[in-house]
Amino acid sequence: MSAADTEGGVHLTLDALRALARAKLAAVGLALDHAAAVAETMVAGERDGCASHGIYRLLVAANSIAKGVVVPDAVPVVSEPARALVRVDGGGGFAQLAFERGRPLLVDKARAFGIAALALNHVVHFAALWPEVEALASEGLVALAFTPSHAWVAPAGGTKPVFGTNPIAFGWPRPGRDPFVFDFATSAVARGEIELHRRAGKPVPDDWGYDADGQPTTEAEKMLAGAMRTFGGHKGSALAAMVELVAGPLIGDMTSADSIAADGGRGGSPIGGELVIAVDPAGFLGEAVAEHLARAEAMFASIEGQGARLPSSRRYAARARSLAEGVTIPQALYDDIMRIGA
Ligand code: NDP
Ligand code: PYC
Repeated sequence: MSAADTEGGVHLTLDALRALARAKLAAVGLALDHAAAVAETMVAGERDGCASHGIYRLLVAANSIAKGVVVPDAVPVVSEPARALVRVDGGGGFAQLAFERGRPLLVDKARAFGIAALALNHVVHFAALWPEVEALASEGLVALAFTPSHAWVAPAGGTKPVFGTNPIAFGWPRPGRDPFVFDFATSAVARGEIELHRRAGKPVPDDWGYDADGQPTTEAEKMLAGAMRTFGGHKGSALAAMVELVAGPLIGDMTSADSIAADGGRGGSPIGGELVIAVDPAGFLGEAVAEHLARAEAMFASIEGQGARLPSSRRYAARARSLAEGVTIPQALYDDIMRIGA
């Protein structure tokens, strides 16, 4: 392993990080096809400077395996409930392999019908959604993805958890450039951020959530035991509800409340479904695709032209650095990772 201690952490090439992640996942009993898919999403997060969903997630995934929350050798089963719909029953395994298995058919159907949707059912989800919408946008499709999580988030106006952190991700293809992508939780912050603050012993902003008595707190531990807030007041709250509905009842899967009940106090990652929608711009536009994608580019230029940044631009810059230089893992995290399966 090409790891060398550096000040403040351990430096690794991306290949070394991938090998470490695969080895640790295999060491805790994850089947090799799952381990490869899961490692890839963690390496992508670390590479792109998304610490809350990077290699830290090895600890999270190992915990879900140890607690029996995930089926480590699940075999995803692909079906076609309707002409433009794909379903992958993940069999209780991690979501990454289920997405990989469903993606080719989703792309084919989006091209054939102009729009198609993929439901991942019965999966365990610990990851960011941007790898999925970025992959689809890289194939020329407009993509949306939604997943509930565990009931950790209070609705606007309340202080008791109902929603998950419920991310929404969007990808837009840009000819000759990296896709436009955004992906964020509908909570004030991803729960992973609060967990990283807890690990680092740092206070959290008191507008991220409440303690168990419904009072604002700056203590990460207390907030994790209480309720998080949605972003943007009633607007984030409505979006969080939408995610519950479209990636829960609409696809016959769990809400965040169902998920945390099914976890039964084990502290594993959320169990349930994910909805991915793919739209082929050629469906509406035919031969005029290039003309209209150019109008989108004009909008991006007018955002960047005034010094504002596009979502995903920081991530692509971090990616370029990591590809050239590798990544540095905080020492304490590296030590915890090395203890996995030991
Ligand atoms: P952030 O609040 O950090 O927002 C991330 C998005 O906003 C990115 O697309 C980011 O682009 C963009 N962005 C951030 N700052 C700016 C800015 N100043 N100008 C323009 N764009 C900006 O994300 P969250 O903490 O809410 O979520 C982090 C991750 O957690 C997500 O990837 C999400 O999928 C994941 N998550 C997963 C859950 C699950 O159940 N599986 C649940 C909750 C969250 P850039 O990347 O370039 O900075
Ligand atoms: O950070 O909120 C989060 C999260 C939940 C599931 C995966 N990440």
